Amino acid sequence: YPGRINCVADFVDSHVAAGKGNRIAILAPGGLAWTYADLQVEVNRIANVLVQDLGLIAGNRVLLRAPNNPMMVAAYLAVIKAGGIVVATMPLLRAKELSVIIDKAEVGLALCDDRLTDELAKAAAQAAPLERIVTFGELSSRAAGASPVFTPVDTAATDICLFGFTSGTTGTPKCTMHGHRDLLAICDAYGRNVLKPSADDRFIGSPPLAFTFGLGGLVLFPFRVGASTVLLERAPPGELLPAIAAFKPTICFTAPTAYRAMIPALGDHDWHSLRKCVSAGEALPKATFDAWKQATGLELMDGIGATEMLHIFISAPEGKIRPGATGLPVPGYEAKVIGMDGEELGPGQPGRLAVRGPTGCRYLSDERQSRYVIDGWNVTGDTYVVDADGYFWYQARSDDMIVSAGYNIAGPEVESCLLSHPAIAECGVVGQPDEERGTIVKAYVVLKPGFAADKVLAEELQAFVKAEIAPYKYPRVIAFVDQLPRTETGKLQRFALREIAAR
Ligand code: 3SK
Repeated sequence: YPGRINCVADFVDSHVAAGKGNRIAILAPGGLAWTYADLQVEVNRIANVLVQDLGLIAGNRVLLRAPNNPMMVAAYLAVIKAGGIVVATMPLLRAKELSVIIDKAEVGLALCDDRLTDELAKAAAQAAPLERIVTFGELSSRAAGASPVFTPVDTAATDICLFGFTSGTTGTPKCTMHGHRDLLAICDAYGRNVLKPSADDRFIGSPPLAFTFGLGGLVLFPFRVGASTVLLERAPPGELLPAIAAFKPTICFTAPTAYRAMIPALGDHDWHSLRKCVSAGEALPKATFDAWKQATGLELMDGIGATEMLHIFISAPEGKIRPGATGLPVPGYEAKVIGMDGEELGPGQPGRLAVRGPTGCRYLSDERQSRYVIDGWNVTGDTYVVDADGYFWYQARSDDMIVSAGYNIAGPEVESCLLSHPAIAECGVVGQPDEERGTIVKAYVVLKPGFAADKVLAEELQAFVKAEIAPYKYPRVIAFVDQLPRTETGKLQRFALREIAAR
């Protein structure tokens, strides 16, 4: 990339300059349809408000709080075009969590959907740096009177334009930093080589734009090629399918749990516009891959990414997908499996996944940086095995390995097995302390309607696991529950299950 770029010029302005301004950029329920020319005007007007009315100067951090809607995208791009740094936050965060982010990122200005101001106002009272909250309503009124012309602020390709907060599944939040070139690089690595979208594609999905999985899948990948995106403020599986039927998208981004939940209702909706379905955010059980393929004929495109890396770095393009494997390193990235001392492990040996490439981890003042990046490699918290053909196979989060009576048992493998049983809707498998074996395998199980949570079924499930995978991996304890603890992005919180199991 050139030394000086403002990425919004590539995501929006370039399409208008190329005479494609009349192509649809954003669709939303209620009939909203913005062309790239409309989007450019919205972005420019907001950027003018930010600089002229609100005094934004390059490098200022601006918190965004909204569901996935067109104004959120326009505000997001306007902050970046004006040289600012977006601090995107999940809509469900509470004042306590927001105030930690505001303090850490030194946020002075927040742009907030009018329906979500309460918790932010409480956070502002606790967090000193936040001086001003502007609602989307106020922003729109001001923007209506602002100039539709705005020249992108001249930024270096490496200037930071996005702070992505991640708490993973546990721990205190970490702030990852990404520059203009990083936002383009994920499109030119994963987008161009694996997803391969065209300007005729229409994207849809559920991840929040505050999660970089959603930002890439619902904004950056479509906008890089001049395609359209459908923005849904709410997209639980029960609402995603009707939206797919209504908007006729070709590419869907969501988590494995959502694909699994949609399967029983596929017959009630017209989903046949879909061509590519990306699954990430958590490991894709092979049972879900198989069930989706059987129901739709489509192969889920699995991928692993990280907020630290901005987006997906291992996946497989159509034609190279291997059921059960996450895939191959995305072109531009290298990956390896390492042992306890950082040594590279050969095929078949489980170890920690390390990766390097065009994007990488840069935490904002965080001592955890030196544990994540070692000798230039980003060392993720995932245990993987690489096979002789270079495919990477997920085993577990490194802390999801259960060591029971000397056996290493990957909780997600047992989950994957249980999920292929017809009675099981969802499950989470963790270790429970045990005097005799050190730890035993415990499964928390949510049943599908119509199945009785009793001893007979528990024994049937145990026998089922013993028959499917190595018998020592079977769950010695099964707890039937109504729901599982999940993060806002849908990831199973195994640490919460571990805590319950340890009580
Ligand atoms: O796999 C993930 O959790 C992820 C995180 C950030 C961005 C993209 C992805 C897929």
